[in-house]
Amino acid sequence: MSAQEAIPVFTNLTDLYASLGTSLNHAERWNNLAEEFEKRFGKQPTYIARAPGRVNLIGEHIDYALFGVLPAAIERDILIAVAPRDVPPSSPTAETHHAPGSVIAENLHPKYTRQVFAPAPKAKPANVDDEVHVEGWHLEIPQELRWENYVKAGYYGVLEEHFTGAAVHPIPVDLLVTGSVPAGSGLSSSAAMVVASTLAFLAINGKLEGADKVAKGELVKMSMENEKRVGVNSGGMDQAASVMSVPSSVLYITFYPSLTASPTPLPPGAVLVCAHSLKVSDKALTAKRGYNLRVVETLVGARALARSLNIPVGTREKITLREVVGRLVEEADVGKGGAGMSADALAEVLERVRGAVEALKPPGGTEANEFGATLEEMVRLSGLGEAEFREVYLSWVEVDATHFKLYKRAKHVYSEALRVLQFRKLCLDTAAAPAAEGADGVAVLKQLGQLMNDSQTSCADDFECSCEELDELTRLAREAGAYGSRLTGAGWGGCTVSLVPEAEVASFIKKVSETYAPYKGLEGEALSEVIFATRPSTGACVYKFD
Ligand code: NG1
Repeated sequence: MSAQEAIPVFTNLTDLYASLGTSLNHAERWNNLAEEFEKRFGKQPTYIARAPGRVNLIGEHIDYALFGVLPAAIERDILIAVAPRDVPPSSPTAETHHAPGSVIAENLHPKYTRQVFAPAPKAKPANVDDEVHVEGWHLEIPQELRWENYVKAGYYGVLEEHFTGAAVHPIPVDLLVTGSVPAGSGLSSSAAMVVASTLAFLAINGKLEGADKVAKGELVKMSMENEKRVGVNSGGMDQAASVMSVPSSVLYITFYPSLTASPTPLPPGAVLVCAHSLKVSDKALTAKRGYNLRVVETLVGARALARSLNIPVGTREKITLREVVGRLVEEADVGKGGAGMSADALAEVLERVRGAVEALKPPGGTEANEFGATLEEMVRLSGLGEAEFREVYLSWVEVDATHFKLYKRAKHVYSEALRVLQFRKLCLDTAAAPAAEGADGVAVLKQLGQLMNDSQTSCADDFECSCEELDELTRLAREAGAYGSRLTGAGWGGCTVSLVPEAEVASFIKKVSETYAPYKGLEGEALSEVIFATRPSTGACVYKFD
């Protein structure tokens, strides 16, 4: 599927609902949002932008090392209704809600209050031609997990991308947000918020139609950049899944040498069940010791590995673990926009490179100290001077650690990248030659499940992104009959995903709900909020009202 494809803009509700390809009753939510918008703002919305959350089947913490991953969009999503606001010409622009490009943002959830904000252009003084040039924008985005910050992050990206140069101001807008992706759960509510916000501001400013309309690949890139503004160095998997998914398939997303997304059908006979551990994982708040630290560890590990393999790396270059294997085999034409090596060739190199990762164990490192390298050891392994090292690897991100586990992180990344390729190959081979009903089909599902279980072990032991609750929940899921079960998303809390025999979903959910202690006392809707089966859904889109 091409990143050049247009973002779907529907003008007919029947087509829109059909495109979602899921069993949920979307109509009720869309209607309710439009009606509520009209009540609050006295006019119907011009657009509703939709962006789904995602579940990652396999391929954790390898997107920012530029390895392919296998997520699917889920049925739950974020919707943002938006319309231009008429500001009478005589209105005092000093008041925020009358300023050019100002936003009044509300959330359907009663616990969130109305937010009003306006971006300020950084403009050059008028030149001789009296033409003002906007050089960029000020819009304060506190690095806190608050819904309006994600809205602002999406807006800021649209301003920087489409409203610099000759001063054409964005229009003032009213917007209303609603969402059904549980926050802090590893189902990418944050990416869904940022994609939906970016999309809403693009739509209302006319950037989804006409010759220069924004394509899917561009929306993914903008949303990735936009999410970084809320403080997380995101790898791109969530935004790509939210934008590019298609119903009934998982998406094989690659980032290197370019962004591609290929639908991969899951073998019949199993469904996905997401279960929340009920431990909230606050990724932005724990980034220094969690997510961002892992980004630094994997990048420094890549440089140290390249050095031990005599692979040239530019002084300021932040080579990734994927690029190291590419350079090792002199991957053809990548620098010239070539397609890169095939999945089979990549799997072969990954097998070969496993042993080389041993070079990342610092001298004196032991099993007992988990082969952690101190800052000095890490600088030495990188081959850079300390000042240069700090500049390249530590100046753009805050981390908090005394030891950096380059060896264990790289070991996880390479083994996980290989599991993704094995998982995909099993799916593709099964689709090409469907097994007769019965034993063979189950055998494939069991192999897929085993890969998911191995991924969980690697996440827990080598990448250390699991936690007690996730370990326990995945164990109970296997006992309850799942073929495989693992954490999904960044980890340290949030959700698990299990591959469950289709005929046993109800009994599986019952068993897990009876055995996982934090679910005690939950029933009905409260229970289905935390453990639910889902089908792969379709990616982001926009509905345009008449
Ligand atoms: P979630 O679960 O949404 O926090 C994060 C990253 C992904 C990926 C996974 C780990 C963001 C927005 N998303 O996902 O890109 O790296 O962790 O596989 O940072």
